[in-house]
Amino acid sequence: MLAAAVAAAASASVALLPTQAQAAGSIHLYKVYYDSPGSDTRSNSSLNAEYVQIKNSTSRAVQLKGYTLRDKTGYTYTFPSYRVSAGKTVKVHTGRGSQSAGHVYWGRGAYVWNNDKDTTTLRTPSGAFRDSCSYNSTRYDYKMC
Ligand SMILES: [Ca+2]
Ligand SMILES: [Ca+2]
Repeated sequence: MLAAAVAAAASASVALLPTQAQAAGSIHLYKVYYDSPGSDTRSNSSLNAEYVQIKNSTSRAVQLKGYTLRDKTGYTYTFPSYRVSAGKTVKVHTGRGSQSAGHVYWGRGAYVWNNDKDTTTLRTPSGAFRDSCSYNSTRYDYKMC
């Protein structure tokens, strides 16, 4: 009896391992490049050198449609249909552009991530908090979250 119970417990914990591995991953903020290189001319290329990078550290692809990215002021970007593969990242560029693998575009004509301090908040389509990343320094141009 005891041996059977121990064996059952052992196999149950083995069966739990893949679930635990998946639970360890998440959709999270990876990097905020808030001061685009050079002077801030508001050109589209300069706007696009400002971005937030999001990483999918889960073991499966995730559809980001409806996820939102918001700054401290309240400017909000809502993801279009975009599938981020397991282990991959996607950059949300501030300016205009055509969506491609690893890149989506907010479409703004002005910067959104302040050069001195700001907070990026990532939420699910239902509005549930997923991650946030704050910085408060002009000594650097980006923040690893
Ligand atoms: Ca700059
Ligand atoms: Ca801002």
